[in-house]
Amino acid sequence: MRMNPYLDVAPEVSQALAEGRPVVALESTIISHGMPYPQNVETALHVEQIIREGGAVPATIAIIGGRLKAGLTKEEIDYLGRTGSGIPKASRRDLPVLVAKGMDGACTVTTTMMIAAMAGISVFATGGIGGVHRGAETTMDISADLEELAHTPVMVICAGAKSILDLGLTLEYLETHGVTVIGYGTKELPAFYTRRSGFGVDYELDTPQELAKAFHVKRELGMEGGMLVTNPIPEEYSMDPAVINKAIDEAVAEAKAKGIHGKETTPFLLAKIKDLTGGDSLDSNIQLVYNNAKLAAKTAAELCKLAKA
Ligand code: PSU
Ligand code: MN
Repeated sequence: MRMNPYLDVAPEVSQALAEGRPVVALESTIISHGMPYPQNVETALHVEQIIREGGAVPATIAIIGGRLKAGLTKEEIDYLGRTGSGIPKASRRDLPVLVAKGMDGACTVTTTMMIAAMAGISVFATGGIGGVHRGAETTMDISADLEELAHTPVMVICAGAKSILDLGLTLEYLETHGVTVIGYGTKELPAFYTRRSGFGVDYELDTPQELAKAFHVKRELGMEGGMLVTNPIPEEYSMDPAVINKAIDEAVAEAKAKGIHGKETTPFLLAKIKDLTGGDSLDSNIQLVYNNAKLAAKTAAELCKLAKA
Protein backbone atom coordinates (compact mmCIF):
# COMPACT_ATOMS: atom_id res chain seq x y z
CA MET A 1 0.00 0.00 0.00
CA ARG A 2 1.26 3.48 -0.87
CA MET A 3 2.41 5.52 2.08
CA ASN A 4 -0.24 8.08 2.89
CA PRO A 5 -0.39 9.14 6.53
CA TYR A 6 -4.10 10.02 6.35
CA LEU A 7 -5.40 6.95 4.51
CA ASP A 8 -6.90 3.84 6.16
CA VAL A 9 -7.55 1.02 3.74
CA ALA A 10 -9.73 -1.67 5.36
CA PRO A 11 -7.81 -4.97 5.77
CA GLU A 12 -10.16 -6.88 3.46
CA VAL A 13 -9.74 -4.23 0.76
CA SER A 14 -5.99 -3.98 1.05
CA GLN A 15 -5.65 -7.77 0.92
CA ALA A 16 -7.77 -7.99 -2.22
CA LEU A 17 -5.73 -5.26 -3.89
CA ALA A 18 -2.45 -6.90 -2.93
CA GLU A 19 -3.65 -10.20 -4.43
CA GLY A 20 -4.94 -8.57 -7.62
CA ARG A 21 -8.58 -9.34 -6.83
CA PRO A 22 -11.43 -6.99 -7.84
CA VAL A 23 -12.48 -4.10 -5.59
CA VAL A 24 -15.30 -1.62 -6.20
CA ALA A 25 -15.39 1.82 -4.56
CA LEU A 26 -18.68 3.37 -3.40
CA GLU A 27 -19.42 6.94 -2.33
CA SER A 28 -20.96 8.26 0.89
CA THR A 29 -22.63 11.54 -0.12
CA ILE A 30 -25.39 9.38 -1.55
CA ILE A 31 -25.77 7.92 1.98
CA SER A 32 -25.66 11.12 4.05
CA HIS A 33 -27.17 13.60 1.59
CA GLY A 34 -28.76 11.65 -1.26
CA MET A 35 -31.36 9.46 0.45
CA PRO A 36 -33.40 9.56 3.67
CA TYR A 37 -32.70 7.35 6.71
CA PRO A 38 -33.13 4.37 6.98
CA GLN A 39 -33.33 3.60 3.24
CA ASN A 40 -29.87 5.15 2.83
CA VAL A 41 -28.27 2.64 5.21
CA GLU A 42 -30.25 -0.33 3.87
CA THR A 43 -29.26 0.61 0.33
CA ALA A 44 -25.60 1.13 1.20
CA LEU A 45 -25.39 -2.26 2.89
CA HIS A 46 -27.26 -4.03 0.11
CA VAL A 47 -25.00 -2.48 -2.55
CA GLU A 48 -22.02 -3.92 -0.71
CA GLN A 49 -23.72 -7.33 -0.70
CA ILE A 50 -24.37 -7.13 -4.45
CA ILE A 51 -20.71 -6.37 -5.07
CA ARG A 52 -19.70 -9.36 -2.95
CA GLU A 53 -22.14 -11.60 -4.83
CA GLY A 54 -20.48 -10.33 -8.01
CA GLY A 55 -17.14 -11.61 -6.72
CA ALA A 56 -15.59 -8.25 -5.78
CA VAL A 57 -14.80 -6.55 -2.47
CA PRO A 58 -16.75 -3.34 -1.71
CA ALA A 59 -14.93 -0.26 -0.40
CA THR A 60 -17.35 2.43 0.71
CA ILE A 61 -15.38 5.65 1.03
CA ALA A 62 -15.79 8.43 3.60
CA ILE A 63 -13.83 10.68 5.94
CA ILE A 64 -14.25 9.69 9.57
CA GLY A 65 -12.57 11.61 12.35
CA GLY A 66 -10.15 13.12 9.84
CA ARG A 67 -9.13 9.72 8.41
CA LEU A 68 -9.62 8.95 4.72
CA LYS A 69 -11.36 5.57 4.82
CA ALA A 70 -11.44 3.10 1.93
CA GLY A 71 -13.74 0.42 3.29
CA LEU A 72 -16.17 1.04 6.14
CA THR A 73 -17.69 -1.13 8.86
CA LYS A 74 -21.48 -1.61 9.10
CA GLU A 75 -21.41 0.65 12.17
CA GLU A 76 -19.66 3.41 10.22
CA ILE A 77 -22.18 3.16 7.38
CA ASP A 78 -25.03 3.31 9.90
CA TYR A 79 -23.45 6.38 11.52
CA LEU A 80 -23.18 8.20 8.17
CA GLY A 81 -26.80 7.38 7.35
CA ARG A 82 -28.27 8.27 10.73
CA THR A 83 -26.35 11.54 10.97
CA GLY A 84 -27.39 12.44 7.41
CA SER A 85 -26.86 16.08 6.52
CA GLY A 86 -25.03 16.52 9.85
CA ILE A 87 -22.03 15.01 8.05
CA PRO A 88 -20.32 17.71 5.97
CA LYS A 89 -20.50 17.08 2.23
CA ALA A 90 -16.90 16.77 1.15
CA SER A 91 -15.74 17.77 -2.30
CA ARG A 92 -12.10 18.39 -3.33
CA ARG A 93 -11.87 21.86 -1.78
CA ASP A 94 -13.19 20.59 1.59
CA LEU A 95 -10.71 17.77 2.05
CA PRO A 96 -7.69 19.57 3.58
CA VAL A 97 -9.64 21.34 6.32
CA LEU A 98 -11.83 18.35 7.24
CA VAL A 99 -8.73 16.18 7.63
CA ALA A 100 -6.74 18.87 9.44
CA LYS A 101 -9.56 19.36 11.95
CA GLY A 102 -10.22 15.64 12.41
CA MET A 103 -13.77 15.98 11.12
CA ASP A 104 -16.11 13.66 9.23
CA GLY A 105 -16.97 14.03 5.55
CA ALA A 106 -19.44 12.43 3.16
CA CYS A 107 -17.50 11.85 -0.04
CA THR A 108 -18.93 13.02 -3.36
CA VAL A 109 -17.95 11.45 -6.66
CA THR A 110 -14.94 13.80 -6.61
CA THR A 111 -13.47 12.82 -3.24
CA THR A 112 -14.43 9.16 -3.69
CA MET A 113 -12.36 9.13 -6.90
CA MET A 114 -9.47 10.86 -5.11
CA ILE A 115 -9.42 8.43 -2.19
CA ALA A 116 -10.02 5.39 -4.43
CA ALA A 117 -7.00 6.42 -6.49
CA MET A 118 -4.88 6.89 -3.36
CA ALA A 119 -5.85 3.37 -2.26
CA GLY A 120 -5.24 1.85 -5.72
CA ILE A 121 -8.90 1.13 -6.55
CA SER A 122 -9.82 1.50 -10.24
CA VAL A 123 -13.60 1.02 -10.45
CA PHE A 124 -16.30 3.02 -8.67
CA ALA A 125 -20.08 2.54 -8.81
CA THR A 126 -22.62 5.21 -7.93
CA GLY A 127 -26.04 6.58 -8.93
CA GLY A 128 -25.50 9.86 -10.74
CA ILE A 129 -22.65 12.32 -11.12
CA GLY A 130 -22.72 16.06 -10.63
CA GLY A 131 -22.41 18.23 -13.73
CA VAL A 132 -23.14 21.60 -15.27
CA HIS A 133 -26.27 23.00 -13.64
CA ARG A 134 -29.09 24.57 -15.58
CA GLY A 135 -28.41 28.31 -15.65
CA ALA A 136 -24.66 27.78 -15.22
CA GLU A 137 -24.06 30.49 -17.82
CA THR A 138 -24.87 32.95 -15.03
CA THR A 139 -24.33 30.97 -11.79
CA MET A 140 -21.13 29.20 -12.94
CA ASP A 141 -22.36 26.19 -10.93
CA ILE A 142 -20.38 23.32 -12.38
CA SER A 143 -19.72 20.26 -10.21
CA ALA A 144 -16.11 19.50 -9.32
CA ASP A 145 -16.96 15.92 -10.35
CA LEU A 146 -16.32 16.82 -13.99
CA GLU A 147 -12.84 18.15 -13.30
CA GLU A 148 -12.00 15.06 -11.24
CA LEU A 149 -13.05 12.79 -14.11
CA ALA A 150 -10.56 14.66 -16.26
CA HIS A 151 -7.63 14.05 -13.93
CA THR A 152 -8.07 11.05 -11.63
CA PRO A 153 -7.61 7.49 -12.94
CA VAL A 154 -10.85 5.85 -11.81
CA MET A 155 -13.64 4.41 -13.94
CA VAL A 156 -16.99 5.75 -12.72
CA ILE A 157 -20.08 3.66 -13.46
CA CYS A 158 -23.29 5.67 -13.09
CA ALA A 159 -26.79 5.91 -14.55
CA GLY A 160 -26.00 9.15 -16.37
CA ALA A 161 -27.05 12.41 -14.78
CA LYS A 162 -30.35 13.85 -13.66
CA SER A 163 -31.91 16.55 -15.73
CA ILE A 164 -31.62 18.83 -12.70
CA LEU A 165 -28.47 19.47 -14.74
CA ASP A 166 -28.01 20.84 -18.23
CA LEU A 167 -27.09 17.50 -19.83
CA GLY A 168 -25.99 19.03 -23.12
CA LEU A 169 -23.55 21.42 -21.42
CA THR A 170 -22.36 18.63 -19.13
CA LEU A 171 -21.38 16.55 -22.19
CA GLU A 172 -19.67 19.57 -23.78
CA TYR A 173 -17.63 20.15 -20.64
CA LEU A 174 -16.59 16.49 -20.50
CA GLU A 175 -15.55 16.60 -24.14
CA THR A 176 -13.44 19.72 -23.62
CA HIS A 177 -11.66 18.06 -20.71
CA GLY A 178 -11.00 14.87 -22.61
CA VAL A 179 -13.29 12.56 -20.65
CA THR A 180 -14.47 9.52 -22.63
CA VAL A 181 -18.19 8.99 -22.07
CA ILE A 182 -19.42 5.47 -22.76
CA GLY A 183 -23.01 4.29 -23.05
CA TYR A 184 -23.40 0.76 -21.76
CA GLY A 185 -25.59 -0.91 -24.37
CA THR A 186 -26.80 2.48 -25.57
CA LYS A 187 -25.79 5.33 -27.85
CA GLU A 188 -27.69 7.83 -25.75
CA LEU A 189 -26.83 9.39 -22.41
CA PRO A 190 -29.24 7.92 -19.84
CA ALA A 191 -31.01 10.53 -17.70
CA PHE A 192 -30.82 8.67 -14.38
CA TYR A 193 -34.57 8.04 -13.78
CA THR A 194 -35.15 7.37 -17.47
CA ARG A 195 -33.16 5.40 -20.04
CA ARG A 196 -32.94 8.19 -22.57
CA SER A 197 -32.04 11.88 -22.59
CA GLY A 198 -31.98 12.75 -26.29
CA PHE A 199 -28.20 13.39 -26.10
CA GLY A 200 -25.81 11.02 -27.83
CA VAL A 201 -22.70 9.59 -26.14
CA ASP A 202 -19.28 9.07 -27.68
CA TYR A 203 -19.27 5.28 -27.72
CA GLU A 204 -21.52 2.35 -27.06
CA LEU A 205 -19.83 -0.65 -25.44
CA ASP A 206 -21.79 -3.76 -24.63
CA THR A 207 -19.85 -6.00 -22.24
CA PRO A 208 -17.79 -5.67 -19.03
CA GLN A 209 -14.82 -7.01 -21.04
CA GLU A 210 -15.10 -4.14 -23.50
CA LEU A 211 -15.34 -1.58 -20.69
CA ALA A 212 -12.30 -3.02 -18.94
CA LYS A 213 -10.29 -3.14 -22.17
CA ALA A 214 -10.98 0.52 -22.94
CA PHE A 215 -9.88 1.62 -19.49
CA HIS A 216 -6.85 -0.67 -19.53
CA VAL A 217 -5.71 0.74 -22.88
CA LYS A 218 -6.20 4.29 -21.67
CA ARG A 219 -3.88 3.60 -18.76
CA GLU A 220 -1.34 1.83 -20.95
CA LEU A 221 -1.32 4.87 -23.20
CA GLY A 222 -0.28 6.89 -20.17
CA MET A 223 -3.37 9.09 -20.38
CA GLU A 224 -4.44 10.73 -17.14
CA GLY A 225 -8.00 10.89 -15.91
CA GLY A 226 -10.96 8.62 -15.50
CA MET A 227 -13.66 7.29 -17.77
CA LEU A 228 -17.40 7.69 -17.46
CA VAL A 229 -19.63 4.68 -18.04
CA THR A 230 -23.33 5.49 -18.21
CA ASN A 231 -25.58 2.50 -17.58
CA PRO A 232 -29.31 2.98 -18.19
CA ILE A 233 -31.75 2.20 -15.39
CA PRO A 234 -33.45 -1.18 -16.00
CA GLU A 235 -36.68 -0.68 -17.96
CA GLU A 236 -38.91 -2.06 -15.17
CA TYR A 237 -37.71 0.59 -12.72
CA SER A 238 -37.55 3.57 -15.07
CA MET A 239 -39.95 6.43 -14.49
CA ASP A 240 -42.50 8.12 -16.72
CA PRO A 241 -40.50 11.01 -18.28
CA ALA A 242 -43.47 13.40 -18.02
CA VAL A 243 -43.85 12.75 -14.26
CA ILE A 244 -40.18 13.01 -13.38
CA ASN A 245 -39.48 15.99 -15.62
CA LYS A 246 -42.37 17.92 -14.08
CA ALA A 247 -41.00 17.22 -10.57
CA ILE A 248 -37.50 18.26 -11.67
CA ASP A 249 -38.76 21.53 -13.20
CA GLU A 250 -40.66 22.35 -10.01
CA ALA A 251 -37.66 21.54 -7.82
CA VAL A 252 -35.32 23.67 -9.95
CA ALA A 253 -37.79 26.59 -9.86
CA GLU A 254 -38.14 26.34 -6.07
CA ALA A 255 -34.38 26.22 -5.56
CA LYS A 256 -34.04 29.35 -7.65
CA ALA A 257 -36.86 31.16 -5.82
CA LYS A 258 -35.36 30.28 -2.43
CA GLY A 259 -31.86 31.32 -3.50
CA ILE A 260 -30.41 27.86 -2.78
CA HIS A 261 -26.82 27.79 -4.02
CA GLY A 262 -23.40 26.21 -3.65
CA LYS A 263 -23.06 22.73 -2.18
CA GLU A 264 -26.69 22.83 -0.95
CA THR A 265 -28.13 22.86 -4.46
CA THR A 266 -27.82 19.18 -5.35
CA PRO A 267 -29.06 17.78 -1.98
CA PHE A 268 -31.97 20.27 -2.00
CA LEU A 269 -33.06 19.20 -5.49
CA LEU A 270 -32.76 15.48 -4.67
CA ALA A 271 -34.91 15.80 -1.53
CA LYS A 272 -37.49 17.96 -3.28
CA ILE A 273 -37.86 15.55 -6.18
CA LYS A 274 -38.35 12.69 -3.76
CA ASP A 275 -41.13 14.62 -1.97
CA LEU A 276 -42.83 15.60 -5.22
CA THR A 277 -42.89 12.06 -6.62
CA GLY A 278 -44.11 10.49 -3.38
CA GLY A 279 -41.06 8.26 -3.05
CA ASP A 280 -41.25 6.68 -6.53
CA SER A 281 -38.04 8.42 -7.47
CA LEU A 282 -36.32 6.96 -4.40
CA ASP A 283 -37.23 3.42 -5.47
CA SER A 284 -35.84 4.06 -8.94
CA ASN A 285 -32.74 5.63 -7.46
CA ILE A 286 -32.09 2.57 -5.28
CA GLN A 287 -32.58 0.13 -8.16
CA LEU A 288 -30.26 1.94 -10.53
CA VAL A 289 -27.50 1.95 -7.93
CA TYR A 290 -27.86 -1.85 -7.59
CA ASN A 291 -27.71 -2.19 -11.36
CA ASN A 292 -24.50 -0.14 -11.48
CA ALA A 293 -22.94 -2.14 -8.64
CA LYS A 294 -23.48 -5.40 -10.56
CA LEU A 295 -21.83 -4.01 -13.68
CA ALA A 296 -18.96 -2.54 -11.64
CA ALA A 297 -18.18 -5.88 -9.95
CA LYS A 298 -18.00 -7.63 -13.34
CA THR A 299 -15.92 -4.86 -14.89
CA ALA A 300 -13.49 -4.79 -11.97
CA ALA A 301 -13.01 -8.55 -12.37
CA GLU A 302 -12.25 -8.14 -16.09
CA LEU A 303 -9.80 -5.35 -15.34
CA CYS A 304 -7.94 -7.60 -12.90
CA LYS A 305 -7.60 -10.25 -15.62
CA LEU A 306 -6.09 -7.68 -18.00
CA ALA A 307 -3.69 -6.42 -15.36
CA LYS A 308 -2.40 -9.99 -14.84
CA ALA A 309 -2.16 -10.83 -18.55
N1 PSU B 1 -26.47 13.31 -8.18
C1 PSU B 1 -27.36 12.38 -7.78
N2 PSU B 1 -27.25 11.85 -6.54
C2 PSU B 1 -26.26 12.23 -5.68
C3 PSU B 1 -25.32 13.19 -6.12
C4 PSU B 1 -25.46 13.71 -7.36
O1 PSU B 1 -28.23 12.04 -8.55
O2 PSU B 1 -26.22 11.74 -4.54
C5 PSU B 1 -24.20 13.60 -5.21
C6 PSU B 1 -22.91 12.87 -5.63
O3 PSU B 1 -22.14 12.62 -4.47
C7 PSU B 1 -22.20 13.90 -6.48
C8 PSU B 1 -22.57 15.17 -5.75
O4 PSU B 1 -20.81 13.74 -6.56
O5 PSU B 1 -23.93 14.98 -5.36
C9 PSU B 1 -22.41 16.40 -6.61
O6 PSU B 1 -22.62 17.52 -5.83
P1 PSU B 1 -22.30 18.98 -6.46
O7 PSU B 1 -23.34 19.15 -7.52
O8 PSU B 1 -22.47 19.91 -5.30
O9 PSU B 1 -20.90 18.91 -6.99
MN1 MN C 1 -22.25 23.03 -7.37
